[in-house]
Amino acid sequence: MKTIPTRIGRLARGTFLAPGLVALALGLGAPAATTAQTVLKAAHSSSTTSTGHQALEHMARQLKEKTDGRLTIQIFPNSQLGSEREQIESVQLGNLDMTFISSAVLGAFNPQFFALDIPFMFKDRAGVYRVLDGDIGTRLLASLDKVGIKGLAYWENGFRQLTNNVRPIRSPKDLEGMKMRTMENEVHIAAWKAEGANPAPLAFGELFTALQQGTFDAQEGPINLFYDMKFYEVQKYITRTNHVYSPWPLLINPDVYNSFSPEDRAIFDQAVKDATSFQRDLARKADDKAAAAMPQVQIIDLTPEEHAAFASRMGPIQDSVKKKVGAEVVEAIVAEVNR
Ligand code: EAX
Repeated sequence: MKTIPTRIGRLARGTFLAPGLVALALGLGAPAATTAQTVLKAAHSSSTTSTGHQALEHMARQLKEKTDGRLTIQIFPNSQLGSEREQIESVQLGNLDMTFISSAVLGAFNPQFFALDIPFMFKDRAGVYRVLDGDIGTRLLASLDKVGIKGLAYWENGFRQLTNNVRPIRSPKDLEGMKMRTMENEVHIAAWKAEGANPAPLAFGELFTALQQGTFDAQEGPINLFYDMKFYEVQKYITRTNHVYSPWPLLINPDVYNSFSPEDRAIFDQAVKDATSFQRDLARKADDKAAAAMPQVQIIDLTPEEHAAFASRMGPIQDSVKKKVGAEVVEAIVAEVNR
């Protein structure tokens, strides 16, 4: 966070005079208290066309307008300030003010988040939002306090699909032995191993080059993000597995959040709410828009039986997550999803 005094403050900085005296010297009368402008540094790992980036821009405009310029956001996209893991660490250390990242990376900071990584658990957005916006998701965000992070909201990365550059994949057999990138998350690695792939984690910012160089044949992620990151240049096939729903939790450094005046904190909280509905609305439409814009990519829709062939291998993965987060959390999520 950078706090920049206003004009008077800047003038005073060039002299030994206090801002008030500079104001008087300039015949500006008794100066209004110098209101500092706070520029919040926000980073993420997706492109400037992503729904998350657009939501940060939306939030920046609203904050600047409603606080008369006291609060603004400077955005650093495309992993400019490091990987998602490094962005989280920077928020904890106070070197970065805000970020949105895949919840999968949060598992390394707070194992409770592994509860969201069980493949084939979420079926549709209604079930997702009953969990994320209900008691379970709210408590999960609040649990970040104990690791020095304030969780603000769940933005939507989206339902994740399997993509590859070798052949149309309709079954785990088609995937067998393929070198596959996963997020840096032990549940995802174990799940794709169980599906028969040869998985390895890699930071998202390095993924395009790794796919281009053939380090990996396959990866998985939302179709709209696949489009935003131009993965259609290095991946020919998308199989609609909908295997995981990926939230993009929006995070802030707690000291920065607590430094706002009560008035500006209320404005900030409202800007988060507005940006969240703005982002989710964009995200809801983004997959179909992206699919229509990539006629060169073959999108494979699975039959219920083909989909079940992937889902049926995830029992041991669900059991392993129950051991990490507690069976009651997993059962509460499953009950909410199927309510
Ligand atoms: O911002 O690493 C990934 O595949 C995630 O989708 C990440 O959140 C992209």
